[in-house]
Amino acid sequence: MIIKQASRIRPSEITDRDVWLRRRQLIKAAAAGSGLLLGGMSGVAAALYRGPGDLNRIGNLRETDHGKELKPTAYKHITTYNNFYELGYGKRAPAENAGFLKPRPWTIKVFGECNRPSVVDIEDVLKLDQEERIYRFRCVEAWAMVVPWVGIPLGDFLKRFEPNSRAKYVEFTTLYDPEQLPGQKRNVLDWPYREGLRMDEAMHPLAFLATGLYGEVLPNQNGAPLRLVVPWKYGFKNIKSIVSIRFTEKMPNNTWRRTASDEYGFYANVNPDVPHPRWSQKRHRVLGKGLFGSKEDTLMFNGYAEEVAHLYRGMDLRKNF
Ligand SMILES: Nc1nc2c(c(=O)[nH]1)N[C@H]1C(S)=C(S)[C@@H](COP(=O)(O)O)O[C@H]1N2
Ligand SMILES: [Mo]
Repeated sequence: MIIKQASRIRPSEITDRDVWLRRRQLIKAAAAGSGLLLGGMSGVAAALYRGPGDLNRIGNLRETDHGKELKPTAYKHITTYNNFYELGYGKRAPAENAGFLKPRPWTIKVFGECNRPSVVDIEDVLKLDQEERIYRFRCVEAWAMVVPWVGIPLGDFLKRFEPNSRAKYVEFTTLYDPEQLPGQKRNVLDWPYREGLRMDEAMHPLAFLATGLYGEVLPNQNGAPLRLVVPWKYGFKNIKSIVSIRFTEKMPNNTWRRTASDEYGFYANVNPDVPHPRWSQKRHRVLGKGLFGSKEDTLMFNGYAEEVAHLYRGMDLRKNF
């Protein structure tokens, strides 16, 4: 379904930044003209909403066309089946330990190879997110769900800091605070969690920073207050609870690669033809479908090949996994 949606969109709409920006403005104009400015969630989303309702709502959301007709996975699956090792190791642990994390006050330091290094307050980032709600299909290593994310395009955000010509990569770092993230008291991973993208990947319009889901600010277990979502990459790329962003000349060494470089590469593009050393990556389980979820074939780049394959032209994706 997502796949159809993804391929129905002409690549030019996605890859050409100007066209994409213009399209966004058109959507905005159309919404304003027909009085469709959403004061909160749409009726459809409201009907599907099964959250606790105790998180702050994000106002003035507007749905993007992308993935619009996908049925979101139930809130309970999205918020109770998580990976966030700083909050525990089982899939339910992050939800159970979510209360340790205090996502306010919160700042994000942006520095490195750029002309305008700054420390940004999360409240200011949240002001930027009021124009879009983004539906995305997300495939994590062995399971997948449709998350009605709220977010801001990563590239637009990064451009504010004016990366210079030496900025070839961008590195993201999670909060380090064992009181708020008690999993950091054990040396399971080399804390703090880090991830990186090549600059052109980061600038791609499908990559975004999520500030919320289901019309509310992010639940802690999903990476409050700000996390990365790269829809064509495996789950571990999507770093949670970000406190710093650094532009670098050299490829940053991400956490999972530092931990097991033969199992986790830098690129982490969804690629059913490259098995993880310990499991096949040909199929994944769709959460919320049937009693135990049903299995589906995993598609190259998670179905976004038309939009992102050009980023990797000429690269051997078996070597650069
Ligand atoms: N800081 C941090 N970010 C993280 C992780 C983590 O353990 N710590 N786990 C990653 C992995 S392995 C996955 S699959 C996704 C899960 O995101 P979700 O729980 O919102 O579905 O988060 C990623 N981001
Ligand atoms: Mo993962």
